[in-house]
Parts: sequence; C-alpha cells; structure tokens
Amino acid sequence: MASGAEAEKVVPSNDVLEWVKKDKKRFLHAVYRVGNLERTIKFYTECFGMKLLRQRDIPEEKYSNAFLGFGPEDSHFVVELTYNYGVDKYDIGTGFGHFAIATEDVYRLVETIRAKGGNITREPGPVKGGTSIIAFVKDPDGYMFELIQREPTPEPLCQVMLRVGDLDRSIKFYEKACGMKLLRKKDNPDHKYTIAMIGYDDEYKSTVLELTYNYGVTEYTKGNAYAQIAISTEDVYKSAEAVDLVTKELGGKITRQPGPIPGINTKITSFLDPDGWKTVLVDSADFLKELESH
Ligand SMILES: N[C@@H](CCC(=O)N[C@@H](CS)C(=O)NCC(=O)O)C(=O)O
Repeated sequence: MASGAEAEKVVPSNDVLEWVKKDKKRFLHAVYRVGNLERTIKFYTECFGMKLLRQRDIPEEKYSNAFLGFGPEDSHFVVELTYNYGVDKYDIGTGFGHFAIATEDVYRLVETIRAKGGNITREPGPVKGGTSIIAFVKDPDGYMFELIQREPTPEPLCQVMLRVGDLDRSIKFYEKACGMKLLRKKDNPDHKYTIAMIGYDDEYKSTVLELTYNYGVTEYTKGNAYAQIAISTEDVYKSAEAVDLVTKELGGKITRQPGPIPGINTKITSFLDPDGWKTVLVDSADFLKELESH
C-alpha cells in the first residue's frame, strides 16, 4: 500500500496533467540559425512572400534576429532567424525535416522561386503514395521547405516536420506534456514511413507539428542549425511541472527551469523531448507585452 507521503505526491501530479488539457497554447515561432540574415530575408520575402516583421541586434551577445511570417506575431506562427556574428555555415543534421508553406498553386510558386534563382529539389506533383500536390525547395542555408497546394488558409506557414525514433512515444509525450491533440496519423508502408500531425487546432487553419517515423530508424543527428519551437502557455510553472512528470515516464528533460529571463522579464521554461528536440514554453501575457514594446 502507498504510504501517506507517496499518496500525497500522486494527487498534485494528476492535477497538473489535467491543467495541461485546459491551458491555452499556440505555436509561436520556430527558431533556427542562418549564415547570412540579409540573404535569407531576401529569399523568404521574394520567393515565399513572407513579411519581415521585426529585427533586433544584440551586440553584447554577438547575434541578431529577424522575424518573418505571413501575418503579425500575435496571431501567426513565424520563423525567428538567428545570425551569430562570424558564423556563416551550420550543420542541419538528419533529424530536421522541413517547414511547410501552403499555397493555392504550387506550380506557379515554383516558377516564381525558380525565376529568382531558388533551388527546387523536388518538382511539383502528387506526393508519393497520395494525391496532394507538393514540391520541395531548399533555402540558402539548406533548410527544406515543402510547398503544399491547398485552399487559402489563415496560416500559410503550416508545418514543422521533425523525424522521431518512436512515433507513439512522441505523440504521447506531446499530448501529455503540452496538451497537443493527435489530428491525423497516416502510415505509408510502400514508402516505409508513418507520419502524425499533432497540434492545437485544425491542420488546415493553424500550424502543426508533423512527426515522421521512418521504419527501423531510431536515431538521427541534430546538427547545430535548427534550434527549437516556441509555444505559448498561460503558466510556465505549471507547464514545467507537467513536462517534468512526463519526462520521467517517457524520456526527455527540462533544460531551463521556469522563470523570467533576466533583462527581458518574459517567463519561459524549456525542455528536450524524448528524441532531444527542444521546445521553449513562453508565458502568453509576457509574450504579448514583449511584442507591444517593439
Ligand atoms: N523518408 C521520408 C519520410 C517522410 C516523407 O516521405 N514525407 C512525404 C511528405 S508527407 C515526402 O516527403 N514525400 C516525398 C515525395 O512525395 O516526393 C523522410 O524522412 O523525409
């Protein structure tokens, strides 16, 4: 029988996992490193039609950031590019998959990108084993962008694809630790992979995390280019408690205890999932304040 002390521990744990289901969360941005900020800004604005939303230079820390996306940061998922002074090349590794952009006409977008000198690595046409029209483009640093033909959507920056070693473990992790929902799972035995779309809303209206499991592949390299995905939360402290519990069951670890970032005062916590993919949870109200001050 559980001792009094053990029984006590169980109750708050369940509470915090229940709280996760009620917390309002949203994907905020993907953070990654690029070798030349101006080059990437030019490529994303001219080829993809993204807008440059804000830029900041932190000379004391020797880096600059640029935020780009298809709409304002208070309602859209965006990319946060990091340029570290003097570093012009990164290793993307084998685990990072792609970002996806939904567009009404993939053929037309590909021609625009080709005309601007972009690198089309997969010509437009139906996805192998399916009917969606897709194409792939490699950006100047080697990050892959999948173009997906869809009806107009409020969020064209629609997927972040990461490869994982155990799909069910990852789904369970993000459901329990981050309150995501499994939106769709599709096995493609002919091409020996399974994908799962997970997130907070309809995959045709908001950004989702696409997890890919390639049969038999349990390990990938992470490189040093892609950094993390940021998600808002109403309470970083409760979120961290939930993540901590789930890491004990499924793997992964908290890498930054919850609390305000010195100087900025935005409260965050960060963690690695069971595959080592990093997420940062950001206090929603602090995030909005940060946007207002820009
Ligand atoms: N082995 C692939 C599995 C994932 C995959 O194949 N995804 C589809 C899109 S859902 C794809 O890239 N298809 C390529 C094509 O149709 O040419 C990987 O790890 O990237």
